Amino acid sequence: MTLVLVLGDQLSEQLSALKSADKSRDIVVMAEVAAEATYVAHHPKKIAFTFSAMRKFAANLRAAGWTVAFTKIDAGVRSINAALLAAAETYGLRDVIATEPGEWRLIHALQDCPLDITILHDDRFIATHTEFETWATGRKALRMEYFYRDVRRKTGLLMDGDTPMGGRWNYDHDNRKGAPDAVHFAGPKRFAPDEIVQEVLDQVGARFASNFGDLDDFWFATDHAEAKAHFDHWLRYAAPHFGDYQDAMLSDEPFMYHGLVGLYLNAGLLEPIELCQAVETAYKNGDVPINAAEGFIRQIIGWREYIRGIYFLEGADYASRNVLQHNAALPAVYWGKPTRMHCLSQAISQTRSEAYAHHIQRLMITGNFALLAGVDPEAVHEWYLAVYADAYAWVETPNTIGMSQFADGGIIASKPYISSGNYINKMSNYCASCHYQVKAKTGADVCPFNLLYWQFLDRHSERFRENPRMGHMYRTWDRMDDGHKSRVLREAEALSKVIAANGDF
Ligand code: FAD
Ligand code: DLZ
Ligand code: SF4
Repeated sequence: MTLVLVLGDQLSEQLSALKSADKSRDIVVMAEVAAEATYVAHHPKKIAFTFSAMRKFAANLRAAGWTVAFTKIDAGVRSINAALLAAAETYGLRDVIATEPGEWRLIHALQDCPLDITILHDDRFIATHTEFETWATGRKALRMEYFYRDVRRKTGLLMDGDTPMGGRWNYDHDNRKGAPDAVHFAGPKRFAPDEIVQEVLDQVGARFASNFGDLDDFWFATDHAEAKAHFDHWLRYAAPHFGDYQDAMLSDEPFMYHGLVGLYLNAGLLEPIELCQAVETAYKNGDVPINAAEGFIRQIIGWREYIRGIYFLEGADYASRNVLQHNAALPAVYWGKPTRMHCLSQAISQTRSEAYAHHIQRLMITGNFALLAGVDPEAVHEWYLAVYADAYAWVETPNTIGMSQFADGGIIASKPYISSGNYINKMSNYCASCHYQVKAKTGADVCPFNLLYWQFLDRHSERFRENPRMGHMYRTWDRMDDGHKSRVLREAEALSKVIAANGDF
């Protein structure tokens, strides 16, 4: 007889710990605990989603014949270890089976637990840690594209024998259309809170109301069946446009044609391979074009798997890397202080209301701004981990520390993801509604991105000047006359002081 730990992001009947246990004798332990609910100040919608999905998963396990020891947040249990120890005492057991948690913090905590814990691989992922290490060994650069091709071969997804369907591995080039005039998709499928969700909403509202984020209008799916209905709706109505407008942004269109599947995949409500197979079938039936199908599948079997590989390869200190030695505080606008920068305001206000922003908003609006403003990457990492419903350390940390903030020195990205306002203007309609002038280069109304971009390049010239992908940026900077350059730097310096003092900008 053994205890079987199921964490809040392990809500899958295919979980290795459950598969290795016997429902006629073993006891499943699930616990809503203070330590997990407060390691960062999670968005209230993320907490409500997690607790609701945990409660429904436990109910389904019971219906399937399992005995589940479930602790609700009101019971005041502090940590996962405390919940395990309490269950161990109640049932007179010492052995625990767990599936590896997606965070070093919790892995280390389980290692410190005085019970006899066996930790199994999380086989919801395609690549094991060993496979990723083998792939990474001896490579000069760990570029996602080559890893992705191996996973395509391994899974057979979008493959014709040994060759990629459609003739190319990657259709990213076709997936960079600027903003359309309008979005022809009514938005994700919404689920009205039932009794279980309503009870959770009341409890989360009472305990976590001071966290950044709105709890009202909660509409997330909270079990497998709802998450599947959400995905089917997206596949039918939005997936055909996913590729074309993957990088586009429009005012007051928080979701565009994105899948909003990250939260369901990461919590265990949806299985990655099943989604990819459904998209592949839609492509074969002529319902979804190749650039959309390949783009979506690459995000899941390429980026998602690769990012997880990096998290476990790089080790527990990854979150505190800071090669650019950035140490500014996270500006108060990230916690909702109003800003005249329309792009930033849009990305942060939808984050507050929906616990969601899509990839380009995370990378090229909030991430780009934090990087250019020289914010301490660990503070940026804690923000992303807190505010998004899909945020867990294994996926958020490499995306923030590596891809977005270049704090790992280039393990993930071959150059920093920075841009002036020009890129944002090309990919969105934000600038048309902004207080600032995206075309201005200096002056009272100049777009802040235009100043901070050149300041960043100047500040880090020694590190990046010889980077082959950045040479053109430095050549443009070098061609500007000295008077103009010093004016840009002077204005950028003044703006940086306003940002650091949490003044108005
Ligand atoms: P879609 O655009 O519909 O894409 C489908 C799926 O592909 C996503 O749900 C996700 O599972 C996967 N995917 C796409 N890009 C990535 C990526 N770079 N890394 C891993 N998986 C990817 N993703 C998270 O799941 N959790 C996070 O905490 C997270 N933090 C991020 C922080 C930063 C700074 C950046 C730049 C990106 C982050 N991402 C994170 C990746 C990506 O932005 C989200 O996966 C995506 O926006 C989720 O929205 P969606 O489900 O609508 O995705
Ligand atoms: C995100 C989250 C929250 C808010 N609360 C709980 C909880 O009370 N109990 C639990 O088992 N899991 C929770 N989670 C998910 C965990 O934080 C997640 O399992 C770890 O971060 C590892 O990825
Ligand atoms: Fe953002 Fe600059 Fe455009 Fe304003 S002008 S929306 S600050 S990029």
